[in-house]
Amino acid sequence: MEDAATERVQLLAEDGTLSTHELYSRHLEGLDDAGFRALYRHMALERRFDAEATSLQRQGQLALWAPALGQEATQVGTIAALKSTDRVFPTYREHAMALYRGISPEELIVLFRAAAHTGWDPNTYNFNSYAIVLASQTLHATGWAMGIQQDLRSGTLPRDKAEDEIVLACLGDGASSQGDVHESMVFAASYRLPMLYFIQNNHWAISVPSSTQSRAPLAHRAAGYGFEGVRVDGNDVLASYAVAAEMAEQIRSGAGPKLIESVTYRLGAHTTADDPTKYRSAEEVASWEARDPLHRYRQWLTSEGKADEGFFDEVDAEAKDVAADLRRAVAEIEPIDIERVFDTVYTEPHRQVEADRAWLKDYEAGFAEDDDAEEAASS
Ligand SMILES: Cc1ncc(C[n+]2csc(CCOP(=O)(O)OP(=O)(O)O)c2C)c(N)n1
Ligand SMILES: [Mg+2]
Repeated sequence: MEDAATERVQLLAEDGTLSTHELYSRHLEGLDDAGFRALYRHMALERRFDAEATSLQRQGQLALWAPALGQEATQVGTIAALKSTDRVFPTYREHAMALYRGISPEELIVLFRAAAHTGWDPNTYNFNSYAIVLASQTLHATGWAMGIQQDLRSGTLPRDKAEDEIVLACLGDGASSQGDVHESMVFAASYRLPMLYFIQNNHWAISVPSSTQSRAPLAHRAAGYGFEGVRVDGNDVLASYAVAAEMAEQIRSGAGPKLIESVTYRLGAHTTADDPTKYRSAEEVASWEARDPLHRYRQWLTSEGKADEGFFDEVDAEAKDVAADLRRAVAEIEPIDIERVFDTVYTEPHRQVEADRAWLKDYEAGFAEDDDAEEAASS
């Protein structure tokens, strides 16, 4: 079956040349040269942020980091095509989207320093907390979209405002296998909810390849629920932008839910706790490094005269500042009182929570004994 759900939409080829597409290209007309440059800037700043966060984890300053390396174009292109009033339900890897929305380095990193469940107020940025429980956010997104629809029907939300509040449900190729996604899509289709499903197919769910998660393109799933799914080259920032803009426009006009499967690649580890060399080949990674989204876009910006070396130098300098801000922010985060973790699970005392509290106490006491033993040995 040759259709948009099978063939991936690409505007910018790997050699940096731009082609036109009868449906999607018109959306690029809304971008001037500064707008084109801004896309690159957002990608490059996130890449530097990401590298710094990885280093900070290696230095023991963060508990964990989930790199978005390689996924900058799909994230920046998609979020740039939305309005700041549209509501985003992210996974745990949407750093380029979060930074694009204005979430600060400190707000973004505090979770990864294990000092808070989240560092920002979702209502400030219309960007929900990161969801670590796979696909749970797709149900939250559906519920949110149902709320919008009900407010619209009751007259609490005027139509022109509702059109500015579509819902983006982010998920990965692996999460697409969760039952929650099925329930979310059934409801979205039945109620024609204003939702855009955004699957970043980065080829891996930790060590499981996406070819195991689905024998057919993930974009085909949408047809089973009765809505449109499109496959896009996620390493092409312009196609990512144009396809998301088209989908968003249709959803705003009442078309119901849509799905984008963005074909991209996670160039880094799943998280800093993972060693990807154990399950994928160096050749595979190298083949995707050759399709680097920043390199491709930079080539085009340069050849079109939309950006010169001065611009790229400025972005590099700004990226250094972003990294320095992140280091400073991490050092300034106050550790939390670990007892709070147990106090805030239930309002009433709970046996399991108390057992966990006792376990931690024992565990910490173990370190005190080690310290005593070390002191005794050295005296
Ligand atoms: C419900 C649930 N099951 C399992 C996990 C453990 N887990 C965390 S990430 C992950 C893989 C997710 O892969 P994918 O959806 O492709 O997203 P990616 O990490 O590639 O961005 C798994 C199995 C989890 N967090 N939640
Ligand atoms: Mg994945």
